[in-house]
Amino acid sequence: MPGIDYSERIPNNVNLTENRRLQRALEEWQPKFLEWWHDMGPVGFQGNEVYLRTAVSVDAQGWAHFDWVRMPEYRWGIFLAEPEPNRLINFGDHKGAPAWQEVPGEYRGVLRRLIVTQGDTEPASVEQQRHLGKTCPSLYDLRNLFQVNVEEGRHLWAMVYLLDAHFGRDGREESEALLQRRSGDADKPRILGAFNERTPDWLSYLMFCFFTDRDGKYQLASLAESGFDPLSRTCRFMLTEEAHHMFVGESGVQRVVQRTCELMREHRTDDVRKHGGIDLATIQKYINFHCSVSLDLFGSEVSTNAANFYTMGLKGRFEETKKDDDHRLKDAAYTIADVQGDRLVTRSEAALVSLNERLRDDYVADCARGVARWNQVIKQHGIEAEFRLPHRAFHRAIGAFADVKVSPDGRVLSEAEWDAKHQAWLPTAEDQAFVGSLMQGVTEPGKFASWIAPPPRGINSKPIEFEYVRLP
Ligand code: BYC
Repeated sequence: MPGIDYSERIPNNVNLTENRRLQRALEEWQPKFLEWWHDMGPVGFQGNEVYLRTAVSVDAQGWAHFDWVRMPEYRWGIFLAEPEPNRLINFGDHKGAPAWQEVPGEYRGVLRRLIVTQGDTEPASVEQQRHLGKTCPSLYDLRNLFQVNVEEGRHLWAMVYLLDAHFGRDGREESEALLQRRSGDADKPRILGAFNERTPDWLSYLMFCFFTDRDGKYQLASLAESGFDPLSRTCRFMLTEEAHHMFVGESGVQRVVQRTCELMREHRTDDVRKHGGIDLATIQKYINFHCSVSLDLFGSEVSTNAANFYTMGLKGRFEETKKDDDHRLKDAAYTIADVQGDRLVTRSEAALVSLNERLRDDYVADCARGVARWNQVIKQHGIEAEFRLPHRAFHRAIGAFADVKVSPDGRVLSEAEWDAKHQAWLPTAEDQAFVGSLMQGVTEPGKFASWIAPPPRGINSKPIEFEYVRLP
């Protein structure tokens, strides 16, 4: 596989120079992207050199090349994973046929919608995180934030490439619209709910990276199974970058928990707020919030859209090709969660319409493994407490549970009970104000804010006290 051509205005490994029309379309979009980055990207630090990872090729050696880069000069480009020779469509009605290199005409609208929905989340997350720089807990964390931000920008490029290369004028219009919607805007919001929430502080941000980026992992993995080969190859490369984002979330929250436990031991109290830490109860509330809004991102438990995506060969299951069944699922069943009156139940449903719930199951199991690792930290400090994932019916806005009130341990509640108790389960204005009060920027190399422990090691074998962002 050739490396990425950095002599081009738009770095790429797709021979862009051979497709003048596409090259022109992308070169027209590029300044608009940079304008968006300027207006809606990270506030401050745009002129500072950041120790960033940039892909120089898509193989194992080249995708993580570190250097000093000013963010607006980051080489956003188009990188697809290597083609798999003679790849077939592995599921749905077209199973066994050669993978499509062009968009099948009859699926054009559906496929475009999937790509736009994926693409929309990428700039949305940058917008959500744009104010975090000035309250960073350390230069190490600041650098990681910016790494995530530039890569989300690149993931937007990845989807815009697909739109411009394969969807003609409609695709170009969608590419423009991706730069026009705004996270949280009442008139032109981002498409999916979680991407219109605020990310006002670093605890929210770390939870977002753990829970919401993990939805990204599962959605991208399902799209990587797509019979539309360019989408598959794009998503496969995006997944290599996505892993770092989840590392930022999991290790970040772990460091918060570590610091909290240290303060609890040192001061022999659960109430670490007055010692500059975030108490375990508040961390649990943030888990409840971010987990529940991220569960919504999987869509309804019963979805004909999901069945169609699968039957059409556009979006597979997580690890589709590792599954041992007919990969058509016409006669298969799946157990899904539901509500009957005031009881939460499980029931059997046709497997095809249950694919959102199935992906959500994979996701919940993955989240639970991360939470278990956080619980290990608590245990290692000899503290008797455990974090729990909220029940999947808790605080949901999409699907079967959108209209019921449910406690984190899975009891259906009356409105009155919910009103009386929800403050114990979700961050209150006071919790948010407290967490907000801890957010004071720390930018001295090697120093960390009071509420988070240093990481065990630095980035790319650099020491923890390395100057990851060069400040004047
Ligand atoms: N909020 O049958 P339904 C990432 C809509 S994250 C608002 O229930 P379906 C990243 C739905 O669009 C990964 N609306 O669901 C992470 C539909 O509307 P239309 C993003 C919602 O279609 C961090 C209607 O409700 N990628 O990469 O089976 C940082 C009925 O839909 C929501 C993808 O999502 C919601 N939560 O599945 C950066 C992959 N949920 O079309 C990046 C592409 C549903 O009738 N998207 N609706 O107007 C999909 O596969 C599907 O669109 C969904 C929904 C899984 C999202």
